[in-house]
Amino acid sequence: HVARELASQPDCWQRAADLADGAAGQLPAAGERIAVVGCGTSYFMAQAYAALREGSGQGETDAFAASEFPVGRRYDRIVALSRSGTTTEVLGLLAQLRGTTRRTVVIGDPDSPMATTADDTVVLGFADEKSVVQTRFATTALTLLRAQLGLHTDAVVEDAQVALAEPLPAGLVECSQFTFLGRGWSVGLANEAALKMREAALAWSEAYPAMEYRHGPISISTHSTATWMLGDAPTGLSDEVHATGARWVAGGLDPLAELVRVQRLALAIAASRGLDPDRPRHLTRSVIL
Ligand code: F1P
Repeated sequence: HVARELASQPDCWQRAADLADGAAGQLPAAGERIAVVGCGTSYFMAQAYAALREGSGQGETDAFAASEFPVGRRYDRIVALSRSGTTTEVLGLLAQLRGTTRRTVVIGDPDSPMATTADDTVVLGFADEKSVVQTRFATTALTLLRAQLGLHTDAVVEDAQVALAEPLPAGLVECSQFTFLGRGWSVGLANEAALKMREAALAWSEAYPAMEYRHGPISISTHSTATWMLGDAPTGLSDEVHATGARWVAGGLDPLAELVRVQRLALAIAASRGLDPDRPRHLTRSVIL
């Protein structure tokens, strides 16, 4: 499933972008103070969205893992992201905040419990997935939110097509450790890239804000490390990484399209290790306590 689902991302992103104007009434208005929550992949998309929204001057935006939401804090609106609409921490939080603040959920399944617990729902049924390992639902939800902020362009969809068509950088499958770096909104994408490598390929992967990598984590870098920058790199960082003997990977694509390349790498590594990415170890499609 996951190979087919990840290949459909350009189409799904286009559909989400087309939907953004129509969904504007359910999504935060400029000036609202909001929090975005989710678990796992959905949390990392929340991080990316929060940085995009705050950075575009459309309102204070915090991202939290749903389990770590500071319940005493007041927001105009809570936006929850969840493919399944059943994840315990998100559902529990939406229920707990009932009546205190406006709650919006972006979900894959309109019949899920979250749909009835939230005040507003945006259903991206066309991007829902069969797989355990999330790819297109998460990136499509982020594309919808990005488009609603006025930050999506056709070039992003074209970059995703390039990310699917171009060969992966040679030699990466042999690396023993993968570090993903981001800046601003791509920090969340770097976290998601590292999670894909763990979930689909059982690969040792880490993620950091790019400049933070210099403050300790670089000490584990070796000639068998691949360090992959999502988005523009801070000046000088690639030289520091090269000096450790590690592979430096940086593409000119939109960071969300770079994530598609990482998803492909995760599947390639899974194949090289004899793993079935549709049966990831110790994972279920939705984590319910
Ligand atoms: C969240 C999630 C996924 C993860 C795994 C377990 O699901 O943590 O990100 O890949 O499948 O569930 P959801 O709330 O978005 O449905």
